[in-house]
Amino acid sequence: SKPAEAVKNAVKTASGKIADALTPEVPGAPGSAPPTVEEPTTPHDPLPPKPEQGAPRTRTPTGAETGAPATANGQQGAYLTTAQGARLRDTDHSLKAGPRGPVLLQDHHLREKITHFDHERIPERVVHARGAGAHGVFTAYGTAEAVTRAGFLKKGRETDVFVRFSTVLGSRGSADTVRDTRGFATKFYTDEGTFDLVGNNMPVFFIQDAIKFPDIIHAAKPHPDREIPQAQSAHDTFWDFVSLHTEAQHHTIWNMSDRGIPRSYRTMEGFGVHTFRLVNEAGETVLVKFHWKPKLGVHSLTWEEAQMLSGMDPDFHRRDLYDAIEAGAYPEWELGIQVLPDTPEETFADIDLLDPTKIVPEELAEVQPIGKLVLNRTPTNFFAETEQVAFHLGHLPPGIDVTNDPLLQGRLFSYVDTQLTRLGGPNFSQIPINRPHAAVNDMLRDGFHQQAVHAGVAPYRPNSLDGGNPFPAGDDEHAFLDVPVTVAQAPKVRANPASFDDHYSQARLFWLSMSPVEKEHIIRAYTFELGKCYHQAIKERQLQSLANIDPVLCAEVATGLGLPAPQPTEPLADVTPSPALSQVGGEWPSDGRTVGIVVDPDGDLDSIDEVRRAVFEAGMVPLLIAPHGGLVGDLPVQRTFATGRSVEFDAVLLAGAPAPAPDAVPAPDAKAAKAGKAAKAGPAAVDPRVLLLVEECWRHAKAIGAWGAGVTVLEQAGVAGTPGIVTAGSGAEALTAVRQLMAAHRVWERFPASVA
Ligand code: HDE
Repeated sequence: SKPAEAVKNAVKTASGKIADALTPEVPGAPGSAPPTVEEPTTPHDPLPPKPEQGAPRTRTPTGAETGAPATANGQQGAYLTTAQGARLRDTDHSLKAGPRGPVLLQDHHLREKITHFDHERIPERVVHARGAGAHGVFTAYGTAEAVTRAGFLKKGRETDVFVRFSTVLGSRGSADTVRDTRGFATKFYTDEGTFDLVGNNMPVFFIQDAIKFPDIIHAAKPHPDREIPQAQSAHDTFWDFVSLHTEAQHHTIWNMSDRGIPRSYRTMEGFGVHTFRLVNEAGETVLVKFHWKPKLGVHSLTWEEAQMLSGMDPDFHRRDLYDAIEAGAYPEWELGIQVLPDTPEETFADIDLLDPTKIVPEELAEVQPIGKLVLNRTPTNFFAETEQVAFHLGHLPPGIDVTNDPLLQGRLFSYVDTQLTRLGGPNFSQIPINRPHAAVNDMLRDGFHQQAVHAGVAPYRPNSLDGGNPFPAGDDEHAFLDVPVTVAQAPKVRANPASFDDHYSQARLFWLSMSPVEKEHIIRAYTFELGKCYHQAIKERQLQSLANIDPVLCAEVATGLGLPAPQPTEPLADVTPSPALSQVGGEWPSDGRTVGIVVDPDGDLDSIDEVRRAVFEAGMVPLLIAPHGGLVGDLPVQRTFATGRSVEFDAVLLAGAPAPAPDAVPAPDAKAAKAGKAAKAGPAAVDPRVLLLVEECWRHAKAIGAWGAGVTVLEQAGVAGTPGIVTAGSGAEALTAVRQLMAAHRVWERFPASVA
């Protein structure tokens, strides 16, 4: 209508004579006609979604674009230009007063190029700085429909996701395979708003209240004076804190277990840690714990492998994730929930569901699968996607709500707050990787790095000038529901419920659920970490906590430290072990695992290609290892004895017995000969680097198969006839037997186990 038009024009030209001339027509202005625009009550003319709300641009594993806009690679056209689009003739020479003269301040291209470079880095995350990400798809089974109204969990719904895995303690450039907790953060771009499930690979946390997060992190990060050690918990300040602050003991034993050194991000479980509340269409609620279960099973490195990899390939997990996706071995997880009744006590089987240092054993509440996650695309640009992605527990779709877990409550504040400095202001949700795939119609405006050109004049409610938009959604229009949980009347206190005082029962439950091999690894981990501490009092205090978890564990670690084992100061909890916590046992697919094939260029090469293909067809990665690069016969060599090391392979096949290189360090026998001692007569010498590879694979309990001349290597390495060593008539036979062994992940009986 005419007056409404006039209002808009008046605002657009809100100064000077034209506006003055229109003033009498502004409704409600003194002397103007009475307004004819009615207060709008129903939505109409909604603002269209902002143009930049599209999905972040991605590509398939083979590099093909997936619906990307033509200019989305950030480059437009063939010519080099300035940031303003002026074409450049030269970007290699500064503008100078003659070839030998001084550089001129007027060189705007030089200054633009250097200035931009100077500001390329942003602060790294204060925790979880080191990470690797991937895109994927989540498909819902529909099994959660009864307990949640969340649309993306309805049967068959597919939702785009981005996952970022991380270590916690290390800086951005630190090694992947350190002993640490791993982050497992998933962004579901649902059509009802983004859902972030910001979890870890361990189901419990060090602290019960967010207010202590700076304390645990200050203790675990490098010492403030020398800034060492990097990405390690094996130092005094960490053990000082956790031995004084005994609620950390449960999480700590998880870190000391094999869970602290995953084989791959693909072989990690994930946990939401806190208890969440789901609400269905009828408004009924349940409490749940989220679990990610990897299709490949839960597998770990050995500590020696982890340490070697930190030097040999600090990017081991990042590379593994990228390579697996690029090779088409898409990592998969099932999302599951433990469904627990929402009672006023918020407990289940006497376990306080608000205490994030406690699990609900799976034997008491089954993990029910509700959907499948497949990671099928690698990021196009690490910085734009993996570095700039911003997760937040408060990114919740309708149907999923929070509980009063005091750790969770503090996190609801922290994640947005940290992005303000890390991503430079409040508009980080406009960065491509963070853009919701649901239409956004907020009233948030301006701020650093505002990307949107918002139309309209009324980013407030109620308004009449923008047609009343945006409108609140009703209950039947997929609006978020804050579950109206009754808050108990209680005095305002800084205190925990009494149930939070139990610090040892579940650490003991975890210990007693481990197989002998896993117990041995835990003992060694504590012995290593405490052995790295300088302060005797800290070691003694931690031994006291171990005594309260289990006297056998305590005694073994005390022996390793050369200290007396203290007596428990609390009665040992009477707990029922949870077999689901053990990683040992079961058979698992071998998708995307790596098999090294040692070949002798001068040996029998007949079956090599056939074996290589068979490994590939079994969904695994064959890597040919030879003394030199290039070709062996007509087959390409992927690793040489200089670039390949045992820790990269899940199993090794020996197709030949390569002789030592002519310039190699003499073998022990040759040394003996030099010293005038008689050398033992035996088979022809094998390159010592192959023997080292076999010895390490043996120590790390990996399957090794040999045929033909390869059998000699087993004999010379002294491992022939031991468990998990296969000698076969052909390469095909060796591979079949090795694959069977790989299904159990490792040849467990090779590990010593001093504790039953
Ligand atoms: Fe985090 N955490 N956290 N955390 N967290 C961050 O947020 C924080 C906690 C987790 O790949 C930070 O964007 C507090 C538990 C992951 O980008 C920060 C508390 C769990 C990631 C933060 C916790 C996590 C983070 C740093 C105690 C498992 C990486 C940068 C109450 C359930 C996400 C950032 C990514 C990152 C705070 C405890 C998981 C500072 C205050 C428990 C996976 O906001």
